[in-house]
Amino acid sequence: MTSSNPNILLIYTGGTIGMVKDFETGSLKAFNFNKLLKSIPELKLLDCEIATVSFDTPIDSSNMNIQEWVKLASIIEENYNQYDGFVVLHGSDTMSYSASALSFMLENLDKPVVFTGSQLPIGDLRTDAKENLITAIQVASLQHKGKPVISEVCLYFEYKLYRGNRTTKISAEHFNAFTSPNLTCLVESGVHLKVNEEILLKPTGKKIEIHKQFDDNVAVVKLFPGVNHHVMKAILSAENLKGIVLETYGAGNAPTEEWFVNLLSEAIQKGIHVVNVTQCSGGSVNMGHYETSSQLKQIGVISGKDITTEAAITKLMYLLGQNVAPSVFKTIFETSLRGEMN
Ligand code: ASN
Repeated sequence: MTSSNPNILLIYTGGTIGMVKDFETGSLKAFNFNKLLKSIPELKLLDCEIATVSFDTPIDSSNMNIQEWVKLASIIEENYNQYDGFVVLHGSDTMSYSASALSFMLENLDKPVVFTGSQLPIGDLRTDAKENLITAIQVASLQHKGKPVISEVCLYFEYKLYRGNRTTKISAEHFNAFTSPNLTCLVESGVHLKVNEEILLKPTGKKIEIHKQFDDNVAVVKLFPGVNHHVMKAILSAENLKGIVLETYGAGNAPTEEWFVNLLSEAIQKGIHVVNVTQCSGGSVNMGHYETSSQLKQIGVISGKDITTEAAITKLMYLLGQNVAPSVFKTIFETSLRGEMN
């Protein structure tokens, strides 16, 4: 092992990238990724040392949950000092949720954690997996004066490196499956890797802290014209509910009908946190801009500003897991913790 080359740990959690077709059913299922890696000779050409570790039972990312996030964070924790960067191979379906969750779990991160995956398995002739994997490793290996260039949780897909907690999956068909609606990419891969230095998060200089407590007593509620009293009431009366992410219209607007505002107001009085995010694929919540959002501001709804739903729900689970006091919950939620909002 040449000591000057960065050491990268490749963590396989599952997802299409390492799947193979089950000949009996015709469905894609997770496979032993270490075996598949042997079929990528290109990895030997990279200027870094690569070690691999796989979840014992790789999963389709539709089965991601808090326990699996803790498993992933624990692998990073156990190996943090031995490696210069981490590449997480993950199914694309819930990759934005996991990248958001891990960004909150890993406080004071000073090394890259790059999520990637693919739309086609790595063994497929037309696969997008090789480019994603190779460039994700290269990005995680970028160093300047012996220090990693990237020190945050990101997501690499189809020539772009994004801040993970700013992303959302937008296509089940195109190789260009992700977007970051409110923040430009951190790195663009063309003939050269073009790094957008000014938007990168800087290391805090403090020791890494890994938080593993999440609270799943939460829900995402998407508004639609015609949403009815009974449905809203049933959701807000769910046992143990502690918070909801309310996907509203436009700049954070919602019906002004009395029953609707009263239900939300009663929920907030009971201690349920209500976070306002927009259903739009870009832009920000601005409560009070329209009359149809002033009432939400008055009753104490939290502004999600320009956060994605993926980052909002994971931030909610994270802050509830940290037992943040109700008196400061709103202020902390409205503060950017890992670059997830403006
Ligand atoms: N269902 C797969 C997953 O999320 C999709 C993919 O990886 N492209 O695990």
